[in-house]
Amino acid sequence: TEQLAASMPFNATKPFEHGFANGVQPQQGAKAGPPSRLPTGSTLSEENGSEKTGSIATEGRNSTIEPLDRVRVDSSGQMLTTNQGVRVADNQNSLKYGTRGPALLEDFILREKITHFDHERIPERIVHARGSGAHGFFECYEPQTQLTRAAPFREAGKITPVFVRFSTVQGERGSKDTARDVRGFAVKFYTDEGNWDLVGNNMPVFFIQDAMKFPDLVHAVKPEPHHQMPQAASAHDTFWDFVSLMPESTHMLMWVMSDRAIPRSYATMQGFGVHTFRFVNDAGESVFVKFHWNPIAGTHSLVWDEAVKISGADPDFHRRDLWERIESGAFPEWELGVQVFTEEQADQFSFDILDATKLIPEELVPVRPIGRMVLNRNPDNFFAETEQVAFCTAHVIPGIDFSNDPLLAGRIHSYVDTQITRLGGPNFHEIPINSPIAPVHNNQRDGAHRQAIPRGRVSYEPNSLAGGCPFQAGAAQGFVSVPARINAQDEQGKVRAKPEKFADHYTQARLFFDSQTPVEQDHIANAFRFELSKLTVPAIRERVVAMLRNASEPLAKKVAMGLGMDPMPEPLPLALAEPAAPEVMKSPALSLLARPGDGSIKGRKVAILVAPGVKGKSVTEIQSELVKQGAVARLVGPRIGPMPSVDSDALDADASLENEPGFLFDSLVLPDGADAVAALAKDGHTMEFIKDHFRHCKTILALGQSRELLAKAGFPTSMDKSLAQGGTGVLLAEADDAASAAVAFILAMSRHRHFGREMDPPLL
Ligand code: HDE
Repeated sequence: TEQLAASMPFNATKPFEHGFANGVQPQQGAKAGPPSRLPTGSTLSEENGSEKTGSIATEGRNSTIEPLDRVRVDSSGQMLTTNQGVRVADNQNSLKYGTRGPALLEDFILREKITHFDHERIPERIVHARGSGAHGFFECYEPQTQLTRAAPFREAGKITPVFVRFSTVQGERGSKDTARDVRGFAVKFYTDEGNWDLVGNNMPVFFIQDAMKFPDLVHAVKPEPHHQMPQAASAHDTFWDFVSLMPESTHMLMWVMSDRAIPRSYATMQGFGVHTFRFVNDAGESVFVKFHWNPIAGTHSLVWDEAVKISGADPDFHRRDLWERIESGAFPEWELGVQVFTEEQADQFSFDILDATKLIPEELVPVRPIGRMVLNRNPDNFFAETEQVAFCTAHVIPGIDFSNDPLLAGRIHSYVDTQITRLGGPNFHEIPINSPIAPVHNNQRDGAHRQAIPRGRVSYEPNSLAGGCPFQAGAAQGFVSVPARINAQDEQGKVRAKPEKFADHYTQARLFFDSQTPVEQDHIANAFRFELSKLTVPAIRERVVAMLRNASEPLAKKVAMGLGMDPMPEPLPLALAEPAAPEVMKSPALSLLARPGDGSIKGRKVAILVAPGVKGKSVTEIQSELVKQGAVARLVGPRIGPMPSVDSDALDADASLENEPGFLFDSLVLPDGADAVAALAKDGHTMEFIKDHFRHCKTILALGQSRELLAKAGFPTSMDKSLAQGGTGVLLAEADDAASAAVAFILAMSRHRHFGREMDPPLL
């Protein structure tokens, strides 16, 4: 050690941070962790690895699935310290001159604590401020190397870690989850060839065609600037004013007015890359691709009345659902599907594949599953991970490339740019949740909050002093853009204009509406009615109906009727008089109800009402059957605590009719037992439970005497016959027949909703 100290005029305990004089080498393993990238002879070479720059990820199964271990902090059993690691003796009192004297400026402990607190907040995202995230993995089904050289798709069974953030768009960071809104579906793949961010939405199209209009769209939909209302809602004048003057938004409006905009759970919604991207293989050949995430649990949504109520009782409804699903092991899962097509095919389509307001019907180009994604770990810390994660469409890897979609072009710029303000500088890629597991080596230096400590005196290329390192990877290993030709219109040169097919604003809006089931069509019409009824300027309302007439006359008529608008305004003039004939007139795949999922009830919440005098045996039996199927079955009483049972031990109600209102549950069980039924009948909350479950078309099971409660809540007597048959999702059973009641109940629950009993206006 003495010898070393003599040859090194620096802190000998920190040799790695100070370089080495006279060619002295760091000892292998001197630093914690595996010496994955061994130092070479030159102290000037960037090859000296460190934990900060990371180690080379192994091919195939990726062992770095928990890449954030290096920065996790666990304070259990530890003493409190300042940020400098100085132990704090007293965290209750500031330093004063005498107990009643003035606080002293020298109190560095108080000042550090308050100063840090003063700077805790960072700007929220301009859009998608409200969100929730989770860790997981992507698993490749079969090698896709014929199509793409992208790292996640190279081998069957290959695992790539991911972090996913779901979000709403309009509301602020603390706004409700169940707003009518688009949902963000952003996936960061930590591949062994760098990070790839697939920053998508839960709808496959968008409002606008060109990035030039994005700030206008966002200014229109956000709370209005003079009074900052409404929060997390699009039902206001400025939004509808803008979109009614932008007929290209018609298709997206259909999606946003559909039940897609009020998902039941993040786990039950689809995700889409929206734009056309490219796959590129090892030979440099490229095809076009659209990305789809399809939930294994099926696509399920809320109904509007329910969404509104939930936003009051549990604004964190989706965040909680995601968290609880993962904690309980009911891991949300999606299949990644691709629509792959060539430029030649694209040229033949009746729409332009560069137009983000158009989708490719699955009947035209099928969706082929190529892998699955499972979310299986909640973040340790919301801010460090979910808030600081920075998704950027510019983050692509070899094998993935862009199309010329003009909306995508703007995004490639915007996301990196916005992180610089939001995360405080150009080094946001070094924040642990953002840093790739693939090693990073380049000559970018300095900037606020730099974490890596680049060694050596070379930060330029070409160089000889570092042996030319880091050197260009070359086409075989590095990212190469597809040398795409535009098309015969190359001749046009620079223009501020759009291709002609972009001007067909209505064909696919019609396709979407016509592909919905009657129930879904009703919901769309009702959503337009609701939103437009909130406007204060009648002319905007009329313009929207005039626009809808071009997409669907029946829809326009229904909306107009709901708004008392008679006669209807003339249809808006068409931008393109004779659009190309569409390939398909209906696409059943566009209906939410077309994807019931695996039929499981995993993650579904069931309220089992209990009260003193309950027949507890049947309740316990049904509860344990539900739990076996992965559902969350809670006992809800007039108050929390033990509920004496007539035929078993007392039951323990862990929720009350007051603290967990009925609309927070997917299904309802009413118990048998004369006293229990009498007690529940006396509590108005019980009637609200029943009415909401009825109105929201959820499954209800009434055991024994509790059928009296249905009558008291106002169930139509005309339903008695179908009640007896259980055909409407309302089941009657005897308590001593609990086993078969549970089977029938679970089957009915797996249908999610029983829209057959929906009425507008609602009966109850
Ligand atoms: Fe975004 N978008 N966007 N967007 N977007 C942002 O980036 C933008 C668009 C999407 O969970 C911002 O980091 C422009 C389409 C998601 O962190 C910002 C345009 C789609 C998220 C931005 C679009 C999206 C964002 C705000 C039109 C679906 C949340 C904060 C040219 C394919 C990601 C941030 C997360 C976030 C810009 C249009 C999806 C301002 C300029 C189309 C899921 O950079």
